[in-house]
Amino acid sequence: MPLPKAELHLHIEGTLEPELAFELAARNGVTLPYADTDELRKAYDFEDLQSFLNLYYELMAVLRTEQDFADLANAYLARAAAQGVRHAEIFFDPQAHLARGVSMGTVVEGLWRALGSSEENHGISTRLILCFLRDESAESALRTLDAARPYLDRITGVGLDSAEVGHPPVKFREVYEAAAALGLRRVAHAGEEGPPAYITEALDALGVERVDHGLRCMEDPALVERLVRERIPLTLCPLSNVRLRTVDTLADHPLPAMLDAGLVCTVNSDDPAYFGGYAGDNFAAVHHTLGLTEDRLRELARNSFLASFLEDDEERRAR
Ligand code: ES4
Ligand code: ZN
Repeated sequence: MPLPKAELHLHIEGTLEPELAFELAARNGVTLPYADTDELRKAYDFEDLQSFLNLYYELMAVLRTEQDFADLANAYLARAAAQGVRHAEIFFDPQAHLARGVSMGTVVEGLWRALGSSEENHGISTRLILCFLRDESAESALRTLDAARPYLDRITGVGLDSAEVGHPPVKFREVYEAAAALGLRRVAHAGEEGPPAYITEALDALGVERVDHGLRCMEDPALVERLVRERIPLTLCPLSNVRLRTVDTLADHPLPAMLDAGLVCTVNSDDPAYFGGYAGDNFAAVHHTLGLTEDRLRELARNSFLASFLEDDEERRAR
């Protein structure tokens, strides 16, 4: 029995496995610039975040209908369930779809076809988090938030993702104020490739409750102290960090030092189809390669539920 856990950092578009990508391409008459799944997998050799994002956005071309998004989410939920995931807070990138002529309704209603019956079908409770692309303008983010208004009963929070360096959190201050006024929870990617100052800014300018990645906080002891004192959870993604070369090898990952420092760490999969593993695979990797004890793994799993947006009673049932 895998350890029950909550996944708090998961981009649904990053769960698109090569087999499903080709199936959806055929169904929608989309031609991919790869001969087959083997050739596509050969493109999964990334140099940094941007080189990954290029492929991530390219493959989204196969996602066109509500059923495509439902199939994508159901495939993820089945895999996650097999790895002990009991609760998933799922990011989606509407701007990447709106730009291709796929509407907010198609994306949200499609995902909901899977999420609405996820507890019955997969034993996983879910939340949806709408992410803004930080390499697009703040105006575009505001328009996107506006387009989401009819679907706010299905959306728990907002996040900030895509190319980090050069796109500081403060650019989205107004957008996050508007999101908070709508009752949405707030998270943001910060300190993945970007400097520790972006983590501070995400807390102070955006009011985030959780930091996605946050890895580079380790370069600033005063920031670590603050994150510990304020019990700000970090959603770490160890296999992602290796594949995007944020760390040299998994053995160099600062997770053990972060736990020793008292940070509220969680372990997540980010874009599992691209980075070599789902939530349980990330837990197994940090267990075997970083030598984390069973107690540490249980601490990570407990943190995942505590850091989630589940209500207390739901949280007790989930773990
Ligand atoms: C992402 Cl790993 C990562 N970082 C930033 N934005 C993203 N979108 C999808 N995966
Ligand atoms: Zn991410």
